[in-house]
Amino acid sequence: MNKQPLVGILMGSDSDYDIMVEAAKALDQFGVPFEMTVSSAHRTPERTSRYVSSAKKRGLKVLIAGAGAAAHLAGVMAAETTLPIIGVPIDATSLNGMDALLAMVQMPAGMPVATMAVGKAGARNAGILATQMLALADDTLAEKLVTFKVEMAAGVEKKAAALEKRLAEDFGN
Ligand code: RP5
Repeated sequence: MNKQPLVGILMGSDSDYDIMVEAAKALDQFGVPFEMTVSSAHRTPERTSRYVSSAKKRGLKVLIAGAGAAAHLAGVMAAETTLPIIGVPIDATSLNGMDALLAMVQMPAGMPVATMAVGKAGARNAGILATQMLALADDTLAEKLVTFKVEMAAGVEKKAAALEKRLAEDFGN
């Protein structure tokens, strides 16, 4: 991607990639330039600090953080910037993502992290939410989001019609 990235996606480990790629796909779908890398709140605190504290002057507008286990990445990022932070809890341990969800969502007053659902749906929504934030100052993006919602609704209508047809075939009603 050659254009100036507007969204920065950080993940705590490369093992988070299969989930976090959903955020990248959503941004790509709307044509939002992004960058993506690995940095851990615990294993590489200095790298994380460097990335986040330089994000605004490098032109990034929104940051997305994906992490599992004792997921402090999003909160640590929120401490270093006034850019909005969207957090994606990842199911990486025997606690099935509940650990990451609680670590991310229970931020103290004054330190917001917009926490998404656990896993792939959350990562996809993080990409869409970042797009919605950018669309506040970008009419073209705002129009793309309207089309997206219209198409999604049309998809549901289509599924409902198919399901109702099947019901009629299977049960005669
Ligand atoms: C977290 O620990 C990462 O975000 C990842 O979800 C989890 C496990 O990391 P690895 O041990 O797979 O590197 O920091």
